[in-house]
Amino acid sequence: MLKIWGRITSINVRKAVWTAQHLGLQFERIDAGGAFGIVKTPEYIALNPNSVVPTLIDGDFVLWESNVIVRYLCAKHSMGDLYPSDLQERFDAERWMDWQQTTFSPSGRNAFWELIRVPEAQRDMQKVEASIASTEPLLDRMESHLSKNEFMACGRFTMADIPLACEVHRWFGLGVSKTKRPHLEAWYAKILARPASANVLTLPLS
Ligand SMILES: N[C@@H](CCC(=O)N[C@@H](CS)C(=O)NCC(=O)O)C(=O)O
Repeated sequence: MLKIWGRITSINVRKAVWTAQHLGLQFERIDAGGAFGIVKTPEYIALNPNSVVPTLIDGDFVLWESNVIVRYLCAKHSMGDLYPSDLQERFDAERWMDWQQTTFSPSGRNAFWELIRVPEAQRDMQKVEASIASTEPLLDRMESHLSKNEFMACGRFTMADIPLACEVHRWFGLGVSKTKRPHLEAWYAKILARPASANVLTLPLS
């Protein structure tokens, strides 16, 4: 059976679990990372030399990097649908996945970390403010895009929506956005309503 190593409190694990649930795959998730440890053991490092979660195991094949895991599962089980087979459609989706990983994630990370993981007395609110200031324009970019498109790419639900939905779950969970963004909220509500969100995007941040 497919195995996903990683605690569900990790945004990157949530991407893999959401995808597997959406595709109706049988899988086992094994807690690792954070308080669960394991990621620094020689056995885990042999699977994932980065000592991070998630790691996917599909038979003899071991894969790390969350967005690549999403791509792999979609390519294997949803070719031509979640994973577009048309080259330009595929790269339309790819760009938003890379944007999540290289632009949104580093921007929003400090606000999440300080507000959720650091005890209040030790919080660096300057880091929080800087993270909010750099992330709000990214949400505006999504709002503008979603005011003209129902989904992030290809005019339909694809793999591109999954990492960004996990990112928006994390951002909305912080409760720091004061701006109303109706198109972004409607897009997120549609994804949240899907059965695959159960015990993934329905969980509070921790
Ligand atoms: N680029 C990697 C980043 C993975 C990553 O940084 N994972 C974090 C959790 S979100 C982690 O494993 N941190 C160490 C830990 O949980 O012990 C990916 O997308 O898979």
